[in-house]
Amino acid sequence: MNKILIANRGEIAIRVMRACREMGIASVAVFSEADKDALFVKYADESFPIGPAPSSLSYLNIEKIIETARHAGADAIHPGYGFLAENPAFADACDTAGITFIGPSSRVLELMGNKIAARREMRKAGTPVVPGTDEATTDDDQAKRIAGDIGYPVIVKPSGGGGGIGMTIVKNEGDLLKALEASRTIAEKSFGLADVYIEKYVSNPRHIEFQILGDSQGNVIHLNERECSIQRRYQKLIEEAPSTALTPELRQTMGETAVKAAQHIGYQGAGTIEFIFSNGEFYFMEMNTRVQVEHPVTEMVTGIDIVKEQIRIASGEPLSIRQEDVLVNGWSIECRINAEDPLNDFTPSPGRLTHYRSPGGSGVRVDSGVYTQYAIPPFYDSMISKLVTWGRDRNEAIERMRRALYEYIIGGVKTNIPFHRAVMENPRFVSGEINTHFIESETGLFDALKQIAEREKTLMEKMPSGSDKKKIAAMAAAAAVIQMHQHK
Ligand code: MV4
Repeated sequence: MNKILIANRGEIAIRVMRACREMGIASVAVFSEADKDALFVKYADESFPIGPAPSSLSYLNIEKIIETARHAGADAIHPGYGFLAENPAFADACDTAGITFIGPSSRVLELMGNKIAARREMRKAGTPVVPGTDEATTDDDQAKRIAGDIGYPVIVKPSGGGGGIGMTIVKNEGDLLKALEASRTIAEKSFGLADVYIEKYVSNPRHIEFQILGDSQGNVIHLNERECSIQRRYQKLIEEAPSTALTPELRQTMGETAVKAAQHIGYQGAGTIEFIFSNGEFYFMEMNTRVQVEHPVTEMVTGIDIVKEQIRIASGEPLSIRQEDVLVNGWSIECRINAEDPLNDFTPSPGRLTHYRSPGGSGVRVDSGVYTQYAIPPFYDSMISKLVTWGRDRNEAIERMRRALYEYIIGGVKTNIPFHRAVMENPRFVSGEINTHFIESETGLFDALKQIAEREKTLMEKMPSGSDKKKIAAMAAAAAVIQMHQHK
């Protein structure tokens, strides 16, 4: 492989290009009109415009992307996450054009993209799945019977989806039929497939996922788990590796289960098996057939470059590591830094970064696609960066995260940094006793957040307004925060 086109934007485009650069492979960016000033466009060896800002007209335009890859002479396309990453038609279009799609086969994308089919297949592989239906529910009486047998509460999920869209929790039979209808309507609109299915609702679960790598020789390994329980409205905000929930025995069992599942479907590439975990039991939820946003925490504790492995696998090379060589060292935490206002229901806050300085030092990694004076466009997600720390243990990873959040300077847009600071100081988070309902159940979190925002403001107000700029420039990060507020 000599040249790879990256069919994505932002931090993940740069992440992939960095792997290309290390491997001596040329990189090609494609960008929408809204992204002409983005860092990934500058970082790439070559960059080509592919259309207007709306992703339906640019990052989702299969023909235009393939045509650009042909024109640039790219051997392969890396889809990143989101956009076309799990689209079987895109993988097929790459095949037809004689371009390597860096990811699993379209057959596997199709199979795991249909959540009902995935459940059935995983059961065949011997993976525990939540009690529920193995077919789309069409008949009302049958649905009532099944839900009654499973026992309430149940959850209705779209087969075409994933990630929470169109899911409805049903507490009793009286609510079942309208929940089915509501989910079908959303499913049809969002995924073009009205099929829904029913599962037993597991309350207060933890979200624990296993990173998988499979090569074209049939080798499949896992890189252990990530815990992604800290989320809000199905949006992950904080991820970590390992998970405080697992014993070595459980970790081994779940890892072996995940490998067996991936082997069963002939998985090639990097993927993730998502489990929900409750009371020592784990159940298959979904398989993500792509590199994930939170892959860095696994890289930090294993030392394995997941994107480079993806490229190696797609080139037909064997995995560079064996299962027995995968060792977990220390702890890693990732905070997704978003341009949004945590004090105003996390409303997106796109705009120009008038001031920007990312943290550094021991055990800190920042994956971002921004720079000072860059304007975050309103058309895509609001992620500014992924702030990742590593420590010898969880406590050191947390201490470093607090320190990195303290150093981080972002001016011009609202960010969720105060939220992350509140979580890093929250006793329950620090204890590791977390689940997917952490944010809504920790009622003190919002007050802590307000206090942190207030404390910061008070510090700014104490600073003299006319202080020497040169002196300030020489000062450490804390002073720079103050300078930023003086300019407002
Ligand atoms: C569930 C569940 C409880 N029981 N399924 C939400 C997103 C999708 N990946 C699966 N989701 C859930 N499925 C059953 N049978 C609870 C959730 C869930 C959740 C899962 C993972 C991470 C965060 C979550 C937050 C709320 C609910």
